Amino acid sequence: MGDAVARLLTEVDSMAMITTVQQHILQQQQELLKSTGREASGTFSWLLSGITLATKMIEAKIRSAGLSDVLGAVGVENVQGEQQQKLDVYANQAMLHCLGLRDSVAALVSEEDEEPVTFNRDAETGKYILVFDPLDGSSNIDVNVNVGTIFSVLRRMPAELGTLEESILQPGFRQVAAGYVVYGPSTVLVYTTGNGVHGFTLDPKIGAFVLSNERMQMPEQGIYYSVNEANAAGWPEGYRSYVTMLREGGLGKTYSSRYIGSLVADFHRTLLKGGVFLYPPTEKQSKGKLRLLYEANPLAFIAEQGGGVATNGAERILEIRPTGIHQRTPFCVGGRREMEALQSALTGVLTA
Ligand code: FBP
Repeated sequence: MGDAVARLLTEVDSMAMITTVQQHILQQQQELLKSTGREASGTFSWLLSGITLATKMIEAKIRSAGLSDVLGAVGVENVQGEQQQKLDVYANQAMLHCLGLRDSVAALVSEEDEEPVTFNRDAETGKYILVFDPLDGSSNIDVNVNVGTIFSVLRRMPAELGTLEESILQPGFRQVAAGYVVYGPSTVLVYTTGNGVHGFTLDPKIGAFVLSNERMQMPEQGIYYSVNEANAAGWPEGYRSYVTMLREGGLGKTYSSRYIGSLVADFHRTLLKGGVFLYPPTEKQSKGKLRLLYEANPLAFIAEQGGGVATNGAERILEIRPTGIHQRTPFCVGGRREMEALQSALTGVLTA
């Protein structure tokens, strides 16, 4: 048979061990449906394959960004009043294109578009709503720092219970799936369908997201706090005394500061290493800066599935009833220990 062929066959055998994100979703669904005796239709994994295809296109563009004319702004402002980056536009188009082709999609809601893109599909076919931030961390794109894509999946409500618009504005606990992709030293996809949090690494050799972290859990207590302290003067007092307490070892550990300025990257570190990420209300943005539907809700779902906690400083993020697709919210997410202490600090009972 010859060594070369033998080596190749060993390599093929080793591939049998890999689990791609599509396989994992199908397995999860089969597990879920086994209890109800029904078969997984594959619609859901086909839907999510639209996300993996789009994020691979975005990943490829980012990896060679310096070599092609995709850095910098396009010279127009998006609905957020931010300078739209060329890669924001590309990422948005990639998501809209790849997901728009999926029959099961009734509407696409993007950070970059003022209004949802809706499809004339009946409720039986167009069952899902995809809400996404195509490229999070725009301010870091041109300086080669981690950026990401964040997504949330909602099920369309039956017509007798609500319109498509009302289905888009469902509270976060109604999400059927959520996830993000970090474009960093390696490209990692993390998702949940309410059955734990699972991480996949893009294997450039085979172009597939391969299972690398199953059932991820956020540590109960970490060693980092993450917040833009440049805004500290404009925070409500509770946040300032809380960060001071962490810095001075008030939780029995000395905390260090880490702030990348890309939410998806700061969240990914918090999921892996624990600690706390905060974007409090500020003088400039009294309702906070981050967006509820496509930033806070999906990450809160993942945090809770990973044993963490996510609030707006007062209530659970997933309980907030959205009133607008681009609504902002204060966002606090972290391990149980840090978040309990935050709650005490914000209710004026600062306890170690
Ligand atoms: P977009 O880049 O998607 O608009 O997201 C907003 C964001 O860049 C977050 O990723 C990040 O956490 C935050 O803004 C940084 O804000 P600031 O520069 O005010 O600290």
